[in-house]
Amino acid sequence: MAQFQHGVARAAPAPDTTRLASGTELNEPAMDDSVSAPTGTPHASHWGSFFARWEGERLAVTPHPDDPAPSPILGNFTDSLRHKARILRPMVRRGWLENGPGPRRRDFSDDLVPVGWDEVLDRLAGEIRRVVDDAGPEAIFGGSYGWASAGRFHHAQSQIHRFLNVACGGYVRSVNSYSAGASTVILPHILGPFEALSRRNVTWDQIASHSDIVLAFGGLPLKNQMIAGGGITQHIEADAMARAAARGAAFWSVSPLRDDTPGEARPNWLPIRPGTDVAMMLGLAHTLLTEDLHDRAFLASHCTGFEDFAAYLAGSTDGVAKDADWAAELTGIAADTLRELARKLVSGRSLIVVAHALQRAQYGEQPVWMAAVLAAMIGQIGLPGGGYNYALGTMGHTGRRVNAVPIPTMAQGKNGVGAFIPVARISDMLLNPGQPFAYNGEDLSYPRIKLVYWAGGNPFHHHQDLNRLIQAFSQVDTIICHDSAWTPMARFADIVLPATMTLERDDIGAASTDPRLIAMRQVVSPIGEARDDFTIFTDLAARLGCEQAFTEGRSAREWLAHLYEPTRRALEEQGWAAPSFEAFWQAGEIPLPSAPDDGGILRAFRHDPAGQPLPTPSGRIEIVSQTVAGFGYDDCPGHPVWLPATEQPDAAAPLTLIANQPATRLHSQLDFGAYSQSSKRGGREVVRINPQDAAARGIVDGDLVRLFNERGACLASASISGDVMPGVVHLPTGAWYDPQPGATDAALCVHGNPNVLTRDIGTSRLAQGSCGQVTTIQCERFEGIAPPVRAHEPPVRAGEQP
Ligand code: PGD
Repeated sequence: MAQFQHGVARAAPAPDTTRLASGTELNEPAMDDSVSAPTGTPHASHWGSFFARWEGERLAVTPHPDDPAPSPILGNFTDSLRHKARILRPMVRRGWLENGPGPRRRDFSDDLVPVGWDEVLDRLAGEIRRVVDDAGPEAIFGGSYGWASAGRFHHAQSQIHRFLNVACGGYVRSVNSYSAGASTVILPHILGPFEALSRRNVTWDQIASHSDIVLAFGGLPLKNQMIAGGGITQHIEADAMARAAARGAAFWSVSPLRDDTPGEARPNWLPIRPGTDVAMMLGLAHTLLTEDLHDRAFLASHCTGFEDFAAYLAGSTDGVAKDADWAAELTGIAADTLRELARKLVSGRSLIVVAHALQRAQYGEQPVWMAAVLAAMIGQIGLPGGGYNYALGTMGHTGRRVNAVPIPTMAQGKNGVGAFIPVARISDMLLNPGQPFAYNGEDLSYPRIKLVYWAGGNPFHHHQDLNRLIQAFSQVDTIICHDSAWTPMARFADIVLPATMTLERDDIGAASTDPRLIAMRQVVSPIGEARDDFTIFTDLAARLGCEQAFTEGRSAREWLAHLYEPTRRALEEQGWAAPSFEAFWQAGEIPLPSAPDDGGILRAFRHDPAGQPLPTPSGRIEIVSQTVAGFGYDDCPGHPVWLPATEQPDAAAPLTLIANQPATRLHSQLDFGAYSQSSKRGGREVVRINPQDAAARGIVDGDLVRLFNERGACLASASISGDVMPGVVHLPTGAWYDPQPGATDAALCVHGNPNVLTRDIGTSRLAQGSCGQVTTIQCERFEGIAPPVRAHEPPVRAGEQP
């Protein structure tokens, strides 16, 4: 068996698919004689299924034999289980222990004191009771955003939400995501639900067979497609792109970064100034309009408002024609290239896709909407391999067939608190209690929060403007965090509870787009005193008098069997093999049937617009939305418009930083793992910079550089690369925030976390999504002695860990 990167062994792939008359398909496991049987315990992660074997202090990891292109991120498991970054026992901030709860400036180097489980749970239960008695459950922020781990039962968000609902009567929740904050809100106004548009739409098989042109705004990066929340057994995207390209399909990758679309697609790279994609789309649309290439019949039969939008495009409403020359000035892409591309788009089957990245920026609603309008003008929405698929290629959930049976899901109970925030507005909420804010046509106000409870997320990774976040967290009485490792959020919390990693417990791995249900069997016993989130919440519920309501009398193992049952029953009802829970558990996995590759709501609507209308107010594609226009937001008016971001490069911050998803880990998870570490230099993150910009600053490859703006600063190691367009630097997210010791305000992050630099504003009053993707900065060589990176050191004095 061949070994590849970081100790991850590889077994031979051999997918086998059985087609059935109904159009549903069953993907049978491929463990035949030609495949060396994987050794080890079956398990799953957001980045792939695998078999694990404990070998001394290391884990031997073999990818699932059906996976044609396993993710190297599996290499982060090999040395993480017993890493010094693991939290071994409950710890409490000394200041909180001695002075009690209350607003305070917290520091990452504050003393933490080990406290036994019984005492910490007693104190925590007392604090929860105090807050609920004094201020009600609306003083608890349980939004607790985060990806946590695969596993449907020990799913940290489900567990914490269920606990807060049962024990406290509810909590202030967060809505939408850092991934898709703007698109989740705009899409239902103009086309339909986010899930339907992104997940059950154009598949990779359709692209391989039908598409002639794929115009990808933000590219189609494989690093993002490696990931699917809940699990993924087969990484199929590179192969599909290669098959399409071999058939002659042309991929156009519009991005400031060359490598945002993989070589398999043989992409044409169109480097674009960050944040100007809407101008490019308008320029393309203008050419279609003026050369009479737009599909008048489709616009008349399936859309509303084209005439008003066309007047804006032509410049009748504002005196600015959005033609190719206008777009060229803004985007940096030649006008002739734009005109040629527009003509190509109507010469064959063309598909437009927009990455999440574009909408993770100020006015992020606009590229999502404008891409739909461009596709409507081309007139191919709903055709196989054509039209518009928002977010195709941004994750391993897209471009696939969805399952025909439900996957196990943990019920979260009923939240008695109505107050919520759009997820990325957390600092605004904590800094402005009681103040009004606008969201999707509603006038709301921020609740007054006293207690913040987090499990399965890392706000010091995912939130923007971390110095502002530190100020915001200073306002609350108590911060609680469950995590398996000493992330910056764990270091910053008042009460830190050690959670198990998935490898230390039994669970079920599943995603609605993956044709396998995986028995995630325990590989090794928990480290130190770590406990499952379920066990922690059960013990807390007991102290709060609601254990029975929380557990419903089931043990963890009984919950797994309980959650499995709806899937088994649906399999049985549809006539598939439906093994008992014990049989599934022994087998290690079962195949799940997939729904037909039917193009979803867009295909149905195309064929029968009157009988199968879209779930929009008009039942059509809303090029003009009267609903959105009625909100009166000048930052998101009634049809897509060009709105330049209010922060532009200037003398103080002349470069644009792209802070996107990392290639060597999922978000900030297992940043200390071997594969993540292998991408760092001297333990620090690597920032890519164009040769011109490097030369202008006297920076050479391998130099330590300081990235800074008015919000903060971080260090990183410079890599000089022509794959980054001039004027742009690229520093992915995920390095654990590591403030220079001793600094008080706006500390330098010595590790390379770009969220010290990013801007904490909402995309617009419509969606209030995160704007973490692009920000303006300056970059210079770092002179002097760089402080060491201590991000993965436990924050306790030697000898205090058990
Ligand atoms: P993760 O690193 O996945 O980041 O933000 P998110 O907070 O989800 O954090 C998950 C945490 O859960 C880890 O600390 C892990 O150790 C912990 N964990 C894992 N399993 C368990 C468990 O069983 N129990 C408990 N208690 N803890 C567990 C991701 C977010 O970042 C997202 S989704 C996006 S799309 C955004 N992307 C960007 C971006 O592109 N650019 C910027 N600038 N910022 C972003 N932030 C966002």
